[in-house]
Amino acid sequence: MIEASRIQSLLDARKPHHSLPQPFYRDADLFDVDMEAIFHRTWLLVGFEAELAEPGSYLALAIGRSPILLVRQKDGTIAGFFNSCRHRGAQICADGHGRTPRLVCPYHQWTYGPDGRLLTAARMAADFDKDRHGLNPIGVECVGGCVYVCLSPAHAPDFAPFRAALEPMLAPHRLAEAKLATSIAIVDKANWKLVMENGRECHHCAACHPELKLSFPLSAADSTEKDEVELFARYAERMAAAGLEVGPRSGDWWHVARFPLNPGAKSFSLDGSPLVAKPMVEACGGDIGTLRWATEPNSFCHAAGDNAFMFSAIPTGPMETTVVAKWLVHKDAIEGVDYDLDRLTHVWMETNLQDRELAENNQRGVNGAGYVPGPYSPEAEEYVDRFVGWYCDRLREQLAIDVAA
Ligand code: 3BY
Ligand code: FES
Ligand code: FE
Repeated sequence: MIEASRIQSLLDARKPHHSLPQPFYRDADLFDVDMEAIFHRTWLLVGFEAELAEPGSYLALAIGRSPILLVRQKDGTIAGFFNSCRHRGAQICADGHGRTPRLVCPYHQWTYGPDGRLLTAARMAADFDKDRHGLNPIGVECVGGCVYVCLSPAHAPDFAPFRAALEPMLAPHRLAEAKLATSIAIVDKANWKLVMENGRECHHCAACHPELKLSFPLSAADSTEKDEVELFARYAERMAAAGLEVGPRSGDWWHVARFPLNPGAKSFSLDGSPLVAKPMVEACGGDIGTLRWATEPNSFCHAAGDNAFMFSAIPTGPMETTVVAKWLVHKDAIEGVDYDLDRLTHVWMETNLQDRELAENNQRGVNGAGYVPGPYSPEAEEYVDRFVGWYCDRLREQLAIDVAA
């Protein structure tokens, strides 16, 4: 494991408001630090309640090296566990969606209930205690239909302020009763922080996202341009009349805000027209801009009037990140009738593939001997600066705890 003093000196070497020193983007030991200090101790968006429709429905995925499992319970709540058998550790459910009344380990068939309790284990000693060998739980919080997990809930930040902000703003979108249209994962050969720095700015959007820029406003809602201030004020008035709060509301690891799409655009399509015939939100004929919510370290979402989109970046190695994209639509929307899957996914998919090129290219340049951390634009890269500042603060906080322990 990396020495705490080395992390400390790398953090000390970082100039404020600049990109990180090279080892943060490249080194295997710092990747391990990121997983423990960041990914085990934060709330991570893994998907939506709509993916776990019935009691016994499950979703299995890996966070870094840790397979996890989310299971819908009989009482309607969602429980989360490490997806590792308490016998000799085998992964119990293969990654993906499924439904089963019992969780059966494929190795020696130890069998667990949906609540994680061990029900049967063959050929064990007479004094073997099943009650002490249930699945290890993880933290789960559901808000407005979104499912967040924390692998080490004792170290998680308080979820309540984020819930209080997101729940009322997301409620009109009815995500809990929506349906998952599709989920598409791609692998970026880049450190997760390069993927997220790229995802936290739209400085590159005009030049690099010809499809997205048709509907996505290139300057933020807090723009100081007079026309845009007026445009936003009119939008905020229209939303208020429809009972839709615009925010923004934010905490140190989350941000929620509603803002208009480009004039005339109702969704993330090439011509601005809706992508789904059955709207999720009826207000204003679905012409409600987008509700964006983002959580550190690794996600952002957009809910327009007709669909919701999720982006999350899961580190799988020092220079490898899986980007998971999901789309939700109205529960009664029928594929091929109310929406076309290729059209629904086109703009964000092109965007994610373009961003993969950008992140991988960024990684190549950063890996070289010529890389020197550079300054962020205060105007266009404010959220990148916030993300990297938050990251450094978390590592510092962790070092202080380790030293005290
Ligand atoms: O975080 C967002 O909302 C956007 C989507 C496109 C780029 N990124 C800044
Ligand atoms: Fe699961 Fe043996 S490892 S039953
Ligand atoms: Fe981008």
